Amino acid sequence: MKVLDAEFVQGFIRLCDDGFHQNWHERNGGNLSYRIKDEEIKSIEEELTYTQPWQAIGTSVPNLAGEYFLVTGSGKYFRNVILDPAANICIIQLDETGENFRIVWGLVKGGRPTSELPSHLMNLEVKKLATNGRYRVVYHAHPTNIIALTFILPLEDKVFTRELWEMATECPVVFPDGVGVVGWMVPGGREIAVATSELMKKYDVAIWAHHGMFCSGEDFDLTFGLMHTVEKSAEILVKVLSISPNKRQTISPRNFRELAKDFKVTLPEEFLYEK
Ligand code: 2HA
Ligand code: ZN
Repeated sequence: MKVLDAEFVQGFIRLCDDGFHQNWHERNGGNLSYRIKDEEIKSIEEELTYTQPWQAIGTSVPNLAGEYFLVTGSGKYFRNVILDPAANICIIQLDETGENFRIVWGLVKGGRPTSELPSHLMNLEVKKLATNGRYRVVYHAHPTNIIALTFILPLEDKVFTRELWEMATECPVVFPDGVGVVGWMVPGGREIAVATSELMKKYDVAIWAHHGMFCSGEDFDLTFGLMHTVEKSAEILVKVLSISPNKRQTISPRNFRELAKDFKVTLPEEFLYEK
């Protein structure tokens, strides 16, 4: 099969286009990665080539050794992915140490995988281990409202989680583990990758102050849906705070406990504190 005919590639392209139309990907902002299944890589092997050199990832992900990933290209624009996927995304293979990668398909007009490759791979490794291999997608975007909140709220997991949960009843059901926050850091390197992957051990969402958000999930629908839900909640909070510094009423800790019971989710008590 041709790479572009594969369902996982079509799902990847669709997410890029949907994300662009949400206004989360100005210029070359954001990046996406997918850990490819064995049967999926077999189905497209006719188009893979093994002639490009190994290059350093910039970090070590031994638990992903030998695996294949579909990733966006560094400096490439999400809005162009649907028009010319082969020039804007690529498939990489990792070597047996989990320290090097090579491009086996794509980026036909030149380029490198995403500048956030260390964060993507470290997050994918953490999630692979934590979910018994279920989680395959890591998505980074620049959604306006969540970024705006990082100038206003204390950069604490428990504050962001609680405020976002309060903005829509579905939120604690969609992200019952909460969200993590990293203070401002230089993007693109190993240091921010380590900080983010630490949060990903506990959460499916990590917010980068004054920059954007990382989400992880089993598939494209769940991961895009998670980004969408968190950002929608942030938009409501921005509106509420813009109207008035105080809420007249909200969802209470008791309400959250009732919701948890009926929806059969566990909501950690650390987020149900009295204010
Ligand atoms: O330009 O979003 O974090 C891609 C990015 C870097
Ligand atoms: Zn970014």
